[in-house]
Amino acid sequence: MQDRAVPDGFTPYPAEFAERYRAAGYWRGETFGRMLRERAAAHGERIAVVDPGGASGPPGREPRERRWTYAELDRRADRMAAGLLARGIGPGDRVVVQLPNTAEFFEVVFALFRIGALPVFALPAHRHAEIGHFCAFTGAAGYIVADLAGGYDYRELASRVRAENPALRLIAVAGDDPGEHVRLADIPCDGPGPEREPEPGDVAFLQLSGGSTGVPKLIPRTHDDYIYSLRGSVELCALDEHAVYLCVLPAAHNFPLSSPGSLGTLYAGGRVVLCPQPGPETAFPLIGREGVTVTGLVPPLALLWLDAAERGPHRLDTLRVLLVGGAKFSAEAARRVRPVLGCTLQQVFGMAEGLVNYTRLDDPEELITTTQGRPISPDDEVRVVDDHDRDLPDGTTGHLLTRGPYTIRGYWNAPAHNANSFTADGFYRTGDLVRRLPSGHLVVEGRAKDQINRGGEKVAAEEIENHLLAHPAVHDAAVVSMPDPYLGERTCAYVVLRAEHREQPPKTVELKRFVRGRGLAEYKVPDRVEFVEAFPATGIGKVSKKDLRAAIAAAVPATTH
Ligand code: AMP
Ligand code: DBH
Repeated sequence: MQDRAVPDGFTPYPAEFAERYRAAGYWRGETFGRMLRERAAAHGERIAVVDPGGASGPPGREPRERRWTYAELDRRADRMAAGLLARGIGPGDRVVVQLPNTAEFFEVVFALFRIGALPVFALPAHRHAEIGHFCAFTGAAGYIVADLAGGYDYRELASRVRAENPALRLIAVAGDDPGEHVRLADIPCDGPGPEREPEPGDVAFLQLSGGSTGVPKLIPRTHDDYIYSLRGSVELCALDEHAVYLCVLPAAHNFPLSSPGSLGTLYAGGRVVLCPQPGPETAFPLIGREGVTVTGLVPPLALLWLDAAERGPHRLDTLRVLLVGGAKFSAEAARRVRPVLGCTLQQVFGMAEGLVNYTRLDDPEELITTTQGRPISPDDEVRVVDDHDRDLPDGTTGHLLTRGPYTIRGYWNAPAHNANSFTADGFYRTGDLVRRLPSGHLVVEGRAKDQINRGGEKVAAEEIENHLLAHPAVHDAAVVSMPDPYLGERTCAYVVLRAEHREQPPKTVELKRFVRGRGLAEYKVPDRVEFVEAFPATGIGKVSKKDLRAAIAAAVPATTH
């Protein structure tokens, strides 16, 4: 049940906005639990989820394919909900879900939706630093993981997290061998379901922010607002019940979850095919075999796919739309999509906090290849402003602020961050620098937030700096992006050593090992470490990251694609 020690950290939409969004027909009073029920009633026999196997379990295990119809997913969600309730997971509880691209992800998430418990959408790459924080910060009652995936044993992580978080009542492991924990497959039962259904205005889950602060912030999304973003996405991506969406990126990430993603596909009554590995050698045969019509990739993966498609004949003719987003896709690469893959590129510039922009399928090729699209909703308010929040004319680059029917009004339980991240009148400060064209399309020109975008994987500089500062030889650290032809950006850590360590500085590998040893997701370990005597300073004496970025860019010039 709701842990009273944790306050309800949700900043509601002001009443006049909520009314407007309902009156406009954006918020229709739908919930995820009922959405699945309705699809199952309308066409229960259609396939909802295909899991070819191979995303989890010990190496060498024979992949076990699963194909669940809407009726089966619906029934499984009910039985899982009953089982979770029986084990003490109740409405309002937070449950950290960290699963690879497997069918269980949907069984668990819809069960939690039906209970009114809040999934906290962790990524498979997260390790102790992140998971420990999610559990402690949310006072999580449950943690659901796979046994092994990508060569990593999540059961050990779960044991450690359990020892540190007495509030964790349930740790469930998907897979044959749960170790000391509960086997996820043993949870479902025919017991009573939830006593009351969640309300459409309730928070449905907590999504993660890539963030720019010491620890990732949590994003509360309601059924009403998120389902509106799904409906809008489904329309703009032209999905219907014949859509077959290949989920290539980690399923819990906001992009493959909702733009239009697996949840959008289920909303449309289509079929979700889970891709166990993102490379073309796994994805291309699945596209041919399952008749995939649409998928979403981050730019580095899109480049890999383009190169592979150019090299050999593949059966990709069913593919109609390729969404690319999460980081800026270069115009050169964008122009290759139609000739090489034979499908329409749809650029998507979104954020877990809300606002999602798409190029339209019938936009002129020039807009498709050179812009990051325009907002889903006519009621998405977009402002491009200068450093003093003064509006700028179209064509001028400035800070993107936004407010609208599916953009949050505050991070979960983070009043101090909220004061910085939102204007007094509720606009979210995205930290992105954009230019708006007269058509309303946005071009992402850069970023003001202190973050590195490593091919769609966001790294908050401050988080890594804090870990580096814990090293006994480190006096100060500044983490910045450096250009990279494949990922767009990689991380470079500038380090000032303590005086007594300058004679014999630690090796770069040692510092990397140190950061890794603190239990961070691998993508956050600095790619490069540079030792300096002091940091360049700005006019008022702050560390000039601009100068550091320029210095490393000059040292490692990126060749563009
Ligand atoms: P997050 O807040 O972690 O959900 O990450 C969202 C951020 O990813 C945005 O604010 C942008 O900085 C970045 N992003 C997403 N899509 C794109 C894109 N198509 N082009 C450039 N940046 C993007
Ligand atoms: O990067 C993102 O977070 C993102 C990208 C594209 C996103 O959240 C989305 C689409 O919905």
